[in-house]
Amino acid sequence: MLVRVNQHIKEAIEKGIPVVALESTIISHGMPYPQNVETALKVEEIIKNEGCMPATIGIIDGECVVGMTAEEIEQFGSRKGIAKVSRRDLPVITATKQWGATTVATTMIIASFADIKVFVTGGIGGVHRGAEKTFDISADLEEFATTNMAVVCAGAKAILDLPLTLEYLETKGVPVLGYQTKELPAFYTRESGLQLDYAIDTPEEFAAIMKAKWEMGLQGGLVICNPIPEEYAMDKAEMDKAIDEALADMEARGIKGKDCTPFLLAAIKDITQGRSLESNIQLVFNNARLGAKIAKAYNAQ
Ligand code: PSU
Ligand code: MN
Repeated sequence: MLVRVNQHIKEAIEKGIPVVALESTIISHGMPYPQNVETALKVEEIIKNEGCMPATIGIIDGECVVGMTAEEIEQFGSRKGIAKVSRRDLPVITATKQWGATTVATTMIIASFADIKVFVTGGIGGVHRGAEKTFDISADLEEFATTNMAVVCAGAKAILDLPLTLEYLETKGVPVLGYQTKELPAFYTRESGLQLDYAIDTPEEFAAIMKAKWEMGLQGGLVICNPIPEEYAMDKAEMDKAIDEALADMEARGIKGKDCTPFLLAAIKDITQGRSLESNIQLVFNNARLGAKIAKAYNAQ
């Protein structure tokens, strides 16, 4: 079987318990060990406490697993050399029976096989700075054009070109919705200086918008932007400086393609003496709480 939906997920679906998808690239490539494993397990706990079932997704020996066990999550966090799998990599990694950490794009694909509608992450991929020369545009954006999934995030990472990311999503017909804000959050900070068209006040309204989109047969996802709580947000000026430093380091080392995002996250963590990691962890927890509420509201419709 190429897809394995674990028993506890099947049972939750049968009982009408809302299921919330979680990705594994954030575990294998987004955070250092052991904080990655601790965070992944805590996120599952938060979702359970909200009355939903978490389904962490990853590829094990070529099998797309929906609902990894705690032991499997531990492996994703501690094993070296697990591939970062985006849409293009998926057939290779499954056919050759490898392990793979799923990005936002691939998690959306696999979660949709299990008919999951809500997925919680940290920040989505986007248009990279300098994309007019490098063409580096995350496959996450293209996935939002095709796969029906509401993705709860803290905006797009500030390491990206945020105005171009918004333009791209507009072209692809993807709603970008702020939770109680009309400003696009920039992952580590609440502010980006970029306006969104819609501030949505409640999980119920998000659920109604998801339903409206898919009932009309409009293919694709929704980006739900949940700003990091004020007390965990980084200072914007400090962050801008750290990002510039990390980008210069990346350029000097000639890092390209899929290695960019993991490199930048790790470099920014070092430059900020670990404080960006603490923000990253807290924003994921915050997204888990909102994502679970949206999944409940969607199921209750
Ligand atoms: N959000 C995080 N940490 C991460 C990522 C998102 O808080 O590590 C990952 C996601 O898996 C996302 C990927 O899909 O970064 C984007 O990579 P790229 O820019 O190469 O498409
Ligand atoms: Mn890329």
